[in-house]
Amino acid sequence: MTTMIIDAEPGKISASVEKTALVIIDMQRDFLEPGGFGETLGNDVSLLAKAIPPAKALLAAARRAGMLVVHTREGHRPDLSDAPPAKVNRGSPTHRIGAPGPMGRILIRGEPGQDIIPELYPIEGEVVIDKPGKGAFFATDLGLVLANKAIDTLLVCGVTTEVCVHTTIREGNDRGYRCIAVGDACGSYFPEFHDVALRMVKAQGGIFGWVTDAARVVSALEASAAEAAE
Ligand code: C5J
Repeated sequence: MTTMIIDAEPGKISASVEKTALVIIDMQRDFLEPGGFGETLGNDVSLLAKAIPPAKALLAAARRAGMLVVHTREGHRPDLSDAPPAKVNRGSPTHRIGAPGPMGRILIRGEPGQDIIPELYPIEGEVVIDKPGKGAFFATDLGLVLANKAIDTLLVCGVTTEVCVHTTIREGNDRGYRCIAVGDACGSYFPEFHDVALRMVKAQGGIFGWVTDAARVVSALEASAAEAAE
């Protein structure tokens, strides 16, 4: 086992690299690129772009370390049979889930907009989880994938911080995973929600988990690799 010690709040956390998974939440064109779901909801998608370089650095380090990498994509079946009417019937009818947009039907599996941005595109061997809800555990086989690899710690990043990232961390925490939010590799259309969401994770002695940043994870991984090579 290779141990890494990640500097984080509310305190350092020691984890086995083999038992840690990087979970990248919903870094999809529909949320990050103009013309997608996020923009049709009236959001400034450029606010999410600053999460891309830290997420890229994190992904590269996880790949070098041979860590399990999981990518999630929020989206629905083309017939919307897995999309609750309460979720679909919100906002203007032209901007709803399933409506046509410049990147295909909004948040529909298989459409270009529902796919992951090129900068973080999955490679062979990485797990892609299509999820119908905000949390990555809800109505998916993520728990099974993690159990089969004996994973006990999750490094979580992606978009948006206070919605799908936060819901996944809460779900993971309740399932017994040690969840570490990688703050600068998360993004929100609302900077104040981003900040408060991260504060909520680490408050009360880490009520939902830990918060760190990409550079601190990369340096923990480099240090563990150097020690293993000695
Ligand atoms: C949202 C997400 N915000 N991935 N989805 O609808 O956070």
